[in-house]
Amino acid sequence: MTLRLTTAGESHGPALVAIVTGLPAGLVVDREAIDADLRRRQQGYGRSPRQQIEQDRVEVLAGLRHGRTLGTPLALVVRNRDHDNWAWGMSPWPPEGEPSGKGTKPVTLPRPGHADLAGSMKFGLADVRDALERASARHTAVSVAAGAVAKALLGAIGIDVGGQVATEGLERRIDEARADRDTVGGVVEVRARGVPPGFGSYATKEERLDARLAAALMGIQAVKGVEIGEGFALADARGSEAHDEIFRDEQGLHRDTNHAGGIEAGISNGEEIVVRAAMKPLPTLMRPLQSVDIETGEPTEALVERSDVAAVEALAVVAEAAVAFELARAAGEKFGGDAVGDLVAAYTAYRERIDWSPR
Ligand code: EPS
Repeated sequence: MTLRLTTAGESHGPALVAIVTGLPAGLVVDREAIDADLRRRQQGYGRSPRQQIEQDRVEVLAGLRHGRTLGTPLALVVRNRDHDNWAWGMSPWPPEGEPSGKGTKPVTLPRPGHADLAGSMKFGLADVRDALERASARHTAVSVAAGAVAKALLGAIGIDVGGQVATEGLERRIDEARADRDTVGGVVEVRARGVPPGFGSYATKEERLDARLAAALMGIQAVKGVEIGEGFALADARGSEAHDEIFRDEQGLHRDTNHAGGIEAGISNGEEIVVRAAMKPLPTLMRPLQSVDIETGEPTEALVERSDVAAVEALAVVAEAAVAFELARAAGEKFGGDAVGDLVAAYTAYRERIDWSPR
């Protein structure tokens, strides 16, 4: 079965939820490994005071017994501790009692760059909060939990995925932006080692691994650009400089360069997979941009509320999870298996057939 992820959850609602289907049975899932990724996502320079309220921990409601997957839907939950401050404003049911806490007044001042205006128009919302709550990057927490499970699956066949910030001087840029009551974005890079040749396919555009990784990364809030390998720079290179020549030694076939980022014609080629994602500056500015009140039609300044100056370090963790999940899906398609042992056996037999070893 194909690995799939569905998430639900609003930023200040009771909890974030993920359902992962298509996992093989018998995969060892380590709670501490998931929580460690949740902590990594919360850290990083420039985050908002919200991160002092939240202490993200995973809860598992289904699909796991004694730390092993059952081959059934896996249900993951991350609670929003901040919901206590929004219990009236974000009550799933019509709230009882007098309005109290946060989120009690409708938001009508859309922020340029956030979901506020387009979301309100699309869904016919009078209160911008109904759009911004789900559009918020808060729910990436539960995607990171799902990504940690995907990394466990990839680990069973020797694949390791890691994300890092690729922007120079980020802390200085954040300090300068904070002083100016502004925000910044940045670039992150994800590398996957040990991916064998043959994930994805040129057969259809839906199967292309590069298209799928691009979609996975563009699916993350605030990502405006994705690059595979040397990406845009390849447009300026000659063919003789751009392509990775093929050699053979006692260990088998290899390349000395990796301009392609480990993917040729939509298929992994056995080299390290290298992808980058560009994040725009966050749209909640303490020195707000020009906007229009959607209730009165009057020109005004956009909504100002607690926010991050930057979340690039968090994006590195979220992008790592997204890439891991897509690679785990590709691994499941390539090797199948209802039990994780079947998947590992198919991987081992395939490696023998193509005479390939990770370097
Ligand atoms: C976000 C706004 C901020 C961020 C949030 C994403 O939330 P709040 O309005 O509660 O301060 O902190 O990110 C998270 C809460 C998180 O855990 O990553 C937004 O508008 O996208």
